[in-house]
Amino acid sequence: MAINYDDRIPNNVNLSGDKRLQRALETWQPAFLDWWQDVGPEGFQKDDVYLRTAISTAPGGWAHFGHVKMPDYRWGIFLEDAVPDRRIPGGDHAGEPVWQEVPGEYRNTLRRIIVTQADTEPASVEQQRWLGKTAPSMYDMRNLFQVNVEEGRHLWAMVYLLHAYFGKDGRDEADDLLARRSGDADKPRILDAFNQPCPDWLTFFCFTMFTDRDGKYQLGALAESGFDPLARTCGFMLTEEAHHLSVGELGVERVLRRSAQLTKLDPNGDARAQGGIDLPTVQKWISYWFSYSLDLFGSELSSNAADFFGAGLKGRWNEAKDFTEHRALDQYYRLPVVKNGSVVEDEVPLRNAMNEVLRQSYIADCQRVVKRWNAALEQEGTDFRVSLPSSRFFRRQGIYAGHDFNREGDLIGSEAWQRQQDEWLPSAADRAYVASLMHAVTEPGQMAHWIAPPRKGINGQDVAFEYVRHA
Ligand code: BYC
Ligand code: FE
Ligand code: FE
Repeated sequence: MAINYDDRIPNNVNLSGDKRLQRALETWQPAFLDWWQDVGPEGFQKDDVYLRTAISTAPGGWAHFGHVKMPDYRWGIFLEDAVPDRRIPGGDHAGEPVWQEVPGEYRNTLRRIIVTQADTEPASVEQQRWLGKTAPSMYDMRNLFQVNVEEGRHLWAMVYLLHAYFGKDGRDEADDLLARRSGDADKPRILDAFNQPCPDWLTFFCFTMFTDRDGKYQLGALAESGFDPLARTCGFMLTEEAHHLSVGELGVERVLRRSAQLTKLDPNGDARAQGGIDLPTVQKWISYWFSYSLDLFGSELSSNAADFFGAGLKGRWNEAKDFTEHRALDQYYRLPVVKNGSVVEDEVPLRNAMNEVLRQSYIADCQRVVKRWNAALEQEGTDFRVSLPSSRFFRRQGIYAGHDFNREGDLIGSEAWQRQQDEWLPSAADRAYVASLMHAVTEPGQMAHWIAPPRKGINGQDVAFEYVRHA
């Protein structure tokens, strides 16, 4: 259905056909805008930003580009078109017609999944709130704000589901989504990574590379849901997500290129002496955010995950397309586990390993990007290569949490961990150094010294285009 921009809340769900729902969402709208003003991008609410807006949910031509003030962005509710005669892709109900209403027996579980997904969206906006003030270029600043407004829209996408399908409980949850705050001691966001500070742009690029990519895989799993409104909502969110991931991938690549160039330039091979970020430091940021994002998949062994899959609420990545056996019963998964102080392989029921199955799809995707980064480093004429640590390294959720592993995934004692963690992860001194490089560059086309320029601008514009006009 075409997007209706005449309504106060743009939508393609015929919102004006359901006055009660429309009124409820119009009541939530000012609260959302207050939240955006309170904890959204600090200091740039009056500026004109070159943003894309969805005009259709059809593949391809969905975007319109133009300068808008962020608070005037048309946040709305956009679902992918329904697939006629769609069937539940996986689990106990595989092959049955999808649900258009919430099945009573799964109501609480489904609400919890939607609330968890929803909670990450405003959390990321809060985490990135201060970054506009130190943007390495106007091009980067624009990308930050594009990501921010779209995460705001993802919140709208989930709040629509809560309001439309979960009655009073759903409305209460929607209110709570604006009450929690990233990093707050009393009302933190739900998942760990979304309470971590994002104080510098290397973090922003790693976050959009690794943490937004968890979003890609979780949304992919929910796009395989038997609850059709959720599947269609996540389908369209995935098309927006692609840009966030490219901001992260290309951002890290530009830092790597510049670091390699400055390393070569310096007589002692010291990029820091040239005012850049040295390659080992970039590696530490990569390791940190990769590991934190692995935690977002939940435990390797999870009865929740088995229930979600069995109920048909979540699928595997490309469940309908890539698998032929959709029940995953009487099948086993080989998983390295810690037993009596060493790592051994165990066979576990496949359904209980669904978090790990999704995590492995994610890791393969990250590896593809790492290969491209290393190709860029090779092009820059350096021998340095970046890599992903073992998925057991530095975990705080799941079966490896509470044990100390090195980057290769071997068990080491806590003493060895204490001694070596600063070689593997950002130290306080590394963080202070990277923070010291963060200064706003506001001349269009100019770049901060520590990052290479992008190859091309946005929507066919020059890199030197005036992406943000200050009021
Ligand atoms: N931090 O069986 P377990 C995105 C909790 S990102 C804190 O291991 P389960 C985005 C868990 O809740 C995508 N707590 O895990 C990206 C449970 O608590 P309760 C977000 C955690 O339930 C960037 C307990 O530990 N979407 O869109 O199988 C920018 C044991 O649970 C964590 C989703 O997450 C953690 N990391 O799976 C903007 C999809 N991990 O119930 C946006 C919806 C686990 O005992 N969420 N716990 O109190 C889910 O499907 C599941 O909640 C999870 C966890 C996959 C996250
Ligand atoms: Fe999102
Ligand atoms: Fe995102």
